[in-house]
Amino acid sequence: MPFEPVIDIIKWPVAQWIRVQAAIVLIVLSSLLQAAVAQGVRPETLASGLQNPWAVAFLPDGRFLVSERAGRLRVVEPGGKVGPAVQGLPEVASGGQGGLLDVLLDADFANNQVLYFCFSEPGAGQTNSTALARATLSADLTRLGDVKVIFSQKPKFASSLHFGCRIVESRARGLNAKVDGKADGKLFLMLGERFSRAMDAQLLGNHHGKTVRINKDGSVPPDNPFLNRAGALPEIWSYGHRNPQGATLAPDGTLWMHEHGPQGGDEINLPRAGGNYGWPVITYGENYGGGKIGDGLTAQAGMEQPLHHWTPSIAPSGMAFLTSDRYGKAWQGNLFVGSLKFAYLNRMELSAPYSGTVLRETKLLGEMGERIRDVRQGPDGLLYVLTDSSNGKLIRLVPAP
Ligand SMILES: [Ca+2]
Repeated sequence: MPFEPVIDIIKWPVAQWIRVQAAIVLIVLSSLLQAAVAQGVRPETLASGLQNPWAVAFLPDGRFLVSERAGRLRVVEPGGKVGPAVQGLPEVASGGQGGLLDVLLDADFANNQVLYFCFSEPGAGQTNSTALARATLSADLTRLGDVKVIFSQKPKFASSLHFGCRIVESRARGLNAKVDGKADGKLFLMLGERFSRAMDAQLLGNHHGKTVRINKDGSVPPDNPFLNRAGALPEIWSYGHRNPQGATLAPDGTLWMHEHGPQGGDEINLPRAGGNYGWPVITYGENYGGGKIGDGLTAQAGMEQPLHHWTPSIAPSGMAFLTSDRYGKAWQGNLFVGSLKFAYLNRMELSAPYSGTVLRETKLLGEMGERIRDVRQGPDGLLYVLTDSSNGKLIRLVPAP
């Protein structure tokens, strides 16, 4: 088709010319405004008085479900009222880093009221390990029913450290980077190595320092990577992890997670089936107080390099991709991670939306001075964080010019 000019400026009357000029000015102003929106956020405290909140889930009616590490699950009203503890939770070995930790609503929660939570499960004597339970929340949100532990980390061990404990619902690969695929009936669970059992992370006969993949009834998917390996536990998806504290799924179905290093060497990893992520043989960290770990290696054949590492450690917690455009185009596809140690929310720009390498990191909310335990994108497309203290807060990030 030959090129046909849509408009012929020379024939225009002056009034029309001015209208076009005004429209152009408006377009320029609007894009400037959008850039300005992306420059900042204003924290809006929705609720406070939460005791060491660990995870937040978004109920379909606009309320929130928040776990408290001491072993309680609470419903928070949109106006901020914190409800009484939900009844029906199993006994939790709270203390140290242990307690009631992550909570996740089933993809079909609106129809089935099913949720999952992970916690430090008490064993004989002083032992414990991380367990994953499935339950049904009553219609009035006051009680859990049909509580069933669908996975229990082996072996149980006496430690109050390194439980890991983030749950991710697996989804089939999305249609494109912006569209989530459908839930495929599987769950990932991140598991710590219990601190003094570091070498366990390299052995496949235990669940310490592993990510595991199970069906929602606790059974093992037939395509898990170590099903045919003698002596390997069948739930294992990847190994050589230290203490995972954040995990999420990219829209393309890729699992992203981070884990605490020792002194330095906190890592982001994208655990693939059967991958060995190196701990404690390779690490960018060192022992607390200094001194190399093992042979002081940072790389070895057959062991995966992290996508990114933080040295010094920021003690990351919580992990979410921003898929909405509520903060402007520059933020869409960024990765957000809380920092416990330095008390800020880390915005991470990637070389491509939801993928690639980390190009730039920006500290947000530093003026609050609060340890950030969890970060999620809400159904409204806004980011929400939980702060970690005895007076923990649920905070919404409002785009601010
Ligand atoms: Ca590693």
